[in-house]
Amino acid sequence: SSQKLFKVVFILGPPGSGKGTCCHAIQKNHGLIHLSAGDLLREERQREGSEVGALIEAHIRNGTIVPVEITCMFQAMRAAGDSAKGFLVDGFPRNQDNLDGWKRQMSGKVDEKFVLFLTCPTDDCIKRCLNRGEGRSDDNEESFRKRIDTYNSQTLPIVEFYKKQGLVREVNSGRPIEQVLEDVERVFTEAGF
Ligand code: UP5
Ligand code: MG
Repeated sequence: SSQKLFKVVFILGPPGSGKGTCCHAIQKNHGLIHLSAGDLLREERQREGSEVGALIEAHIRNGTIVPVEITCMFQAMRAAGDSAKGFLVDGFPRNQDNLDGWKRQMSGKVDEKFVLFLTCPTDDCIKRCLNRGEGRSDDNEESFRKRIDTYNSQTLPIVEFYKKQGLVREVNSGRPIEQVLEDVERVFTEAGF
C-alpha cells in the first residue's frame, strides 16, 4: 500500500534505568518524537474532567499497569501525524495486554526498527528514583518495589518476545551518563538514524 509507515523504536528497562534521559538526547540529535507512556498517563491524570484520572493514579502508586485502552499512546502518535520521522516509544509495551492492544491498533501502520533495552542494577535504579526530586507519587520505596516486581514479572517477557525476533539492542545504563549516551548513539547510528 502507499500508506506511510511510522518508524518506531521502543525503549524498555527497569524504573529509573534512564529511559527518559536517553530519549531526550536522541530526540534532540535525530529529530525523532519522544512519547513517554508514563508522561502521557500523568498528563491525562492532571487533565480537568478526566474520567480516568483516579484510576491512573491508583495504578501509578501501586506500580501496576493500566488497561491498554486507557494508555494514550495511539492518540499521541496520530496527533503527531505524518510529518514525524519516527517515534521513540518510551516505557511501552509493558505487558501482554499492552502488546495485544498495540498489535490490534498498529499492525500494518508501523515499522518496528528495534527495542533499546536499558539494563541497570536495581540498587542504582532505586537511588535514582528516590533522588529525582520531581515529586512523583511513585518515587518512594514501597511504590518502587512494586514497580520493579511488575517490571520483572510482566515487562521482561515482552523484551524476550522482541529478542526472539532479533530486535533487542541492549545497553548497560548503570554507568555514567556520557558512556551510556555514547553507546545509545551508536545503536541509533547503526540502525540508520
Ligand atoms: N539518571 C538517568 N541516567 C543516569 C545515569 N546514567 N547516571 C546517573 N543518573 C542517571 O532517570 C531517572 C533518574 O536517574 C533521573 O533523575 C535521571 O536524571 C537519573 P529517567 O531517565 O527518568 O529514567 P526512566 O527509566 O525514564 O525512569 P521512570 O521512573 O520514568 O521509569 P518507569 O518505567 O518507572 O516510569 P514510567 O513513567 O514509564 O511509568 C510510570 C508508571 O505509569 C508505571 O509504573 C505504570 O503504573 C504506569 N504506566 C502504565 O500503566 N502503562 C504504560 O504504558 C506506561 C506506564
Ligand atoms: Mg521515564
